[in-house]
Amino acid sequence: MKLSFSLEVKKALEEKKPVVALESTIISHGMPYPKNYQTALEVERIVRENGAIPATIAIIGGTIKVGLSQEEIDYLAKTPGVYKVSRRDLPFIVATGKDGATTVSGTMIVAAMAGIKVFATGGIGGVHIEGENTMDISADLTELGQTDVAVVCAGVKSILDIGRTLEYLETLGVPVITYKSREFPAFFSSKSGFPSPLSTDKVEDIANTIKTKYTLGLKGGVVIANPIPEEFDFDGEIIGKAIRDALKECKEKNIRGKEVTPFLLQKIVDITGGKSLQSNIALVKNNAKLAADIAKLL
Ligand code: PSU
Ligand code: MN
Repeated sequence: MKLSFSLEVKKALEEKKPVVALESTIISHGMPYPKNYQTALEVERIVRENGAIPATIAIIGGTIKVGLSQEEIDYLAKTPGVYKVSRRDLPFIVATGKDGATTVSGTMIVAAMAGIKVFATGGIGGVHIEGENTMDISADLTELGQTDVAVVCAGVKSILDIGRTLEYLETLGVPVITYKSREFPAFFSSKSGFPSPLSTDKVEDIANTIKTKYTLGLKGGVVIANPIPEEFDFDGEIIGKAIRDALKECKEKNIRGKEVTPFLLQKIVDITGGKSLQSNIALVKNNAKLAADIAKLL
């Protein structure tokens, strides 16, 4: 099974230049068109401006792509029915020649195959609220337990059970390092109420932890939590209410499985009138910059 590299990414990997992987579920299922398309291009631009090469990952017509053209990003951004692909879905989508947008889990797998060590996204999946009954725990967590890629995110949205998500990551042996804060961030808000398991103000500490983890032969990923920039930090009350309403509707409509996260993300955008989308875009860009800085040190 071959990966299909863009010329830019192929060259960067051959020359051992820093490369940052980017996911595509955020494009196909995380934001509305055309903001998703514009954001994906902006994020790529930020990675380049900070001295690394972006590699957006997706499956198009069954081909696993590492590095997409502008046309391919536009296609994923506006085509309905692109599959959301985590570890479970990957072989089927490739085998049947379908289009797939990779989640954090799917993107980590492909990044590791391609030899890319750092990946930037918005938020990772986690243990859902009432997950102790539904067993809805994102495949992102088990992926982090086994695949050697460092994921830069803005923490975990409070659509999820943040405490249980941190517990699960501990069980799986995944280092969780928050950059420039002692508190683990909650995506729209820099505060979650949970202390971060690990914290540092130095990018060097993050890069050295990643290197040391693999030198020691410890399998799996690293979560780097990068709090949302202060000027976009969302009012906890407004976002809290939006999330509670979204969760209520999700339950009433009996939405389940892989549909839950995209449903909640869309609802929050609807309820906050697009204001949350602005914050979402800002934090993804912020993560792209930190990821590029880490990639340069590896
Ligand atoms: N959380 C967000 N934005 C996202 C996602 C999660 O704030 O776009 C996406 C990511 O692709 C993540 C996936 O990997 O949702 C997790 O989905 P699930 O909860 O079904 O595992
Ligand atoms: Mn799930």
